Amino acid sequence: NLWSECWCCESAMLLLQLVAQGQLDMEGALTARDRVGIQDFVLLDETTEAAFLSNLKKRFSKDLIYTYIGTLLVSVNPYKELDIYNKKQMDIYMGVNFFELPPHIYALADNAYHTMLTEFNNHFILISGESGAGKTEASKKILQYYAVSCPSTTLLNTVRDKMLMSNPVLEAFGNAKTLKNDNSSRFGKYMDIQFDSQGDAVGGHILNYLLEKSRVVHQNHGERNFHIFYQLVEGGSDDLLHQLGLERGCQHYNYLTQGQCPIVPSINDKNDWKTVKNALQIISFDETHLFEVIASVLHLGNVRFDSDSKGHALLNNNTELHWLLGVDAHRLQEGLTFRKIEAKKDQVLSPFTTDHAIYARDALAKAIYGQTFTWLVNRINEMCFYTCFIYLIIFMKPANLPFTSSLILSLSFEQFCINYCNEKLQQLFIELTLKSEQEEYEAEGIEWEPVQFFNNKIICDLIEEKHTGIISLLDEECLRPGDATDLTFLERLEEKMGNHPHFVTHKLADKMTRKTLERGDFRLLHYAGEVTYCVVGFLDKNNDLLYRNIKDLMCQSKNDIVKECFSSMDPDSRRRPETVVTQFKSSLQKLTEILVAKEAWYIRCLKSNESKQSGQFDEALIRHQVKYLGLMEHLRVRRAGFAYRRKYDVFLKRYKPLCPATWPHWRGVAADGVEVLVQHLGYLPDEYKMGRTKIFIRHPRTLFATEDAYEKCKHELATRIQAKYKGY
Ligand code: AD9
Ligand code: MG
Repeated sequence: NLWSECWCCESAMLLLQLVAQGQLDMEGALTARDRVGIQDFVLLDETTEAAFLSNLKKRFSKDLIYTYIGTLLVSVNPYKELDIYNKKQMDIYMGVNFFELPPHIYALADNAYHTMLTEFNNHFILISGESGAGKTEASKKILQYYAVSCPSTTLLNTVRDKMLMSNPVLEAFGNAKTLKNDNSSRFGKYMDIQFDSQGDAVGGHILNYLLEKSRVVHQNHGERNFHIFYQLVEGGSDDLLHQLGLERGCQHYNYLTQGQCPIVPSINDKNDWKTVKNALQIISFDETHLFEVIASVLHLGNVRFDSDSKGHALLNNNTELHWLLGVDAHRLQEGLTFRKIEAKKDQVLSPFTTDHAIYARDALAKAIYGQTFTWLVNRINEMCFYTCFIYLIIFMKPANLPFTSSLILSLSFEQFCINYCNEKLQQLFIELTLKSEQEEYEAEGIEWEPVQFFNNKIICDLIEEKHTGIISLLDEECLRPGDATDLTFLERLEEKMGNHPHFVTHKLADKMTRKTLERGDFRLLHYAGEVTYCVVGFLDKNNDLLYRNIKDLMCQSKNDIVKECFSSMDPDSRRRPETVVTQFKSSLQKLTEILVAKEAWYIRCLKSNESKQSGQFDEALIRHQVKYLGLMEHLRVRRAGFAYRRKYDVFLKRYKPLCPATWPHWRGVAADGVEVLVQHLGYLPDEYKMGRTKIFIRHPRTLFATEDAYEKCKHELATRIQAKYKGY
């Protein structure tokens, strides 16, 4: 009895042992179970937010950071190393049913993998949560699990090593210290792993989008540039630094010191340098050119301009730059201080002011770094060859900053894009789980109490609707010749969106929310909460323009990487490139199309506290995340619903050997066969419902019991067949 009570409790086995040994009575065992909480929220007695949080807290205090809501995994960042990610743990979870063991990220990874193989369809794992909640760590755990648990051959091991090795490299180039996370991913990552029909991993592919390039030239107080720069100037050998014309120590470089925190206690740049360098060797890069590019960005940051008597910019220092970039010194100097204008057939050089020259310099630095990052990802992809069969996709959404907290006053263009991405993913989640689940019950004629949830489509439309959405207005302003500025963009927004329930303008702010809004700000009521954006820089960042003469010069570089990056940037340099936000919108659209056709697994990461401390459970912070991740709605849908469903014919085909009346053939309608079968198996009336085309099973344990019986029966059948044909 205790076992059946406790099937949901991780320490059930242990408790039973203690009871058997007489060390604990039944009551004590049940109290103990109470102390570690319930491992699946679906089994909670009540579905209030308070009960939810209390269960989470109880488990967190026992270092049980994982809890299920059905098949969704909730994870709370422990901010300390737990001894639950070793080979022994991996072995325990391999091939075991989801609910038989304590919740673990390995269980989810393993079940996604096995379902993919048995049902032969594509899956994706969506990992989400706010900055510092543990998404990157979660994705690494999944990759490590597959690296150990999937069948392997020497050839495949090479691919696998390369996939694993690409991680430190991508993190060095794409992650940075922010206020929220010492190792924050500053790019969106979507990764897929391809398996063949045998379940062998045969390849992988990474897609990056929207690297936060502005960080290369500017960092807020308390934040750093991308890790790789610090690793190089701290960890690079004397020879290498000399070769690149660099001095040891980040204090020498303008681009590394704006945030005033080059040294971070939790980061060891010297050691990380060794790891990255080692990884680069394994994935066999020509490092020399790569380091030259990184060094050139640092040198660019130190380029200064003086102004002549007419106020025109003059380059002050430029010793190393041109040879690092592999270009002609004079032309580079010209490119940084003049703009080439084509008038009819003539070319006129128009001199920059110093401000303008600084702008051009920063634009070049951002372009070099951004293009190199894309180049790096492409190289990694090329090495992971593939002939794909089934995909298991891991998708990570980038850091989001959904609060208007006191720390963050107003957010910029990049965060606007990221929060737009979050809205789209929430929309996908609604479509795939909340909405489709309820629609399915309706379509199947299953009795059902609908669960209310907020559909954020209205916000997605506000942002992306053709011609009228924020993105369209921004693009229009960017393309409008003449006097368009960030402020005229804001005026257009106020004019067009002024009455939208999710848009708050400067003028309306006081009345509606009683919170003031600075001139130059606008506020969006995202599904996750209110966010204030400052329009400054929206037009520039969206245009992401690089002057043509500089671009042409880079295309002629002797540094292969620079040459390749800039040549591939825009093959037709006469055409105006797509704006950043439009590129982002189309990549999100493509992604949504890919994901909609696949089966989804969700990991929701929660941040336990803002101070990155272990053992601290900040209830207010967690409540907020539980709310905006829609966990309560998800729980209500799950609780009211059925964990499993199968088409009648599929169910019957698999399990018919378990019942004499359906084996070897059922002559009749599949639904009737299923009814006979489940009666024979002793399903209780409350445990299942018969829909129009599918059987719905409430608890996973029912299906697992059936699956176990099937495995046993299959084994017996095989033995009988073997015996029968012995001697032939
Ligand atoms: V961001 O959106 O890229 O800014 P993530 O990716 O959500 O963010 P990350 O995975 O980088 O957060 O986790 C932040 C830090 O929390 C890590 O550097 C670890 O120190 C800590 N962490 C996260 N998950 C775990 C875990 N399962 N065990 C121990 C963890 N520590
Ligand atoms: Mg991350």
